[in-house]
Amino acid sequence: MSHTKLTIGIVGLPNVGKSTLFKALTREKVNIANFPFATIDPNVGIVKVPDQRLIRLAEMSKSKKIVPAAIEFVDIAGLVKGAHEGAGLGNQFLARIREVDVIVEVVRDFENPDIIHVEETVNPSRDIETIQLELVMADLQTLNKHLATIEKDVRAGKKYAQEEKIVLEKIKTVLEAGEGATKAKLSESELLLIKNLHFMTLKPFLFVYNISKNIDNGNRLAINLRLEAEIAEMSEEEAKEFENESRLPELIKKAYDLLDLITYFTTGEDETRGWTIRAGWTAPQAGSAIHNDFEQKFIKAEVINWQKLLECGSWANARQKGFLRTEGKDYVVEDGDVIEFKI
Ligand SMILES: Nc1nc2c(ncn2[C@@H]2O[C@H](COP(=O)(O)OP(=O)(O)OP(=O)(O)O)[C@@H](O)[C@H]2O)c(=O)[nH]1
Ligand SMILES: [Mg+2]
Repeated sequence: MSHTKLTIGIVGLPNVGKSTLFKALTREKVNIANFPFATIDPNVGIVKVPDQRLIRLAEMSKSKKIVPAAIEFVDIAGLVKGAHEGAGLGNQFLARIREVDVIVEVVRDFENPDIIHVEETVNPSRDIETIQLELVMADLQTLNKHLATIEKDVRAGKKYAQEEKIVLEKIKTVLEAGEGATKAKLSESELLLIKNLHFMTLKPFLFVYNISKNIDNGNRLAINLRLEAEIAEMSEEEAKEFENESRLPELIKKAYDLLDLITYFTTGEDETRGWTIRAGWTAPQAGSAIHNDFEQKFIKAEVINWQKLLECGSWANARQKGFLRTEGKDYVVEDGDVIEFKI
């Protein structure tokens, strides 16, 4: 993942509400229609991560602008049974899904005889299996293609190729059994060897059930996507009434949690800004989200929790009261830190 922008790919059967979700998130005008394959070319959109903390910090600093952390969403054509053999349209666009950090799968779970279901009946677990199998088969194709290209190097005794082959064979066994590549339980170093192949079934998954009242745990979330899309079309005033009903912030939070992402802030008169990093990153690593060379040029950081800073009322006051901490290169950044880097 690039340091600052999380990317999420939306997959699912045709006509289940993928573009409806995309529209609700990005507020972009996209083609939503009651027939399969309404989406042909992928839709790509940026969503600003809603974060009340930014607004409060910007008020305090009288910032000219607010720059929230961003997520990129990619909405592709629906996948159908046999997609890996060329059925439907979705398979052509899977390359876009290989590049994302998280996959969100939309699963139809609403009864409505007027909305076409490509498998005729509503059956979320069957549909999840269908999509899983297509992604598994697509990964298997990627794998076999790559195996063929390194075969010569394997025979020539090249070490990299032999190491890669061992890992690929492990994944192949799992994929051929119809399971996702995560089931191969690869070590960090093994994963690094095959990172460039971007297997989809190695990615974190979130399931959005459109719409069921009671499924809501782990990586599953129930959302009424049509309602969400309607809220997205409302004026700000109207939308306020539905503020507590929208579940999209939760979806984004779950994606953050899945990847162990946290946010820190920078604030000043020019701008107040949110930065996305991985939990566990040290201050110099966190600085690299702002600029590549911050990591090398890092000297120290002044740090304060966002709430504490608001209580102090200003950066100067926080310093005066002794609440600004000076942290060195080993400091592990926490969610909600406001940081000023000294380089
Ligand atoms: N009743 C109901 N209809 C919905 C809901 N979500 C989506 N729809 C309808 O389902 C149809 C398909 O929605 P889309 O968002 O275009 O579905 P898609 O998955 O992008 O479809 P393709 O691009 O064709 O693969 C549209 O007519 C939507 O209005 C929902 O929560 N309830
Ligand atoms: Mg669509």
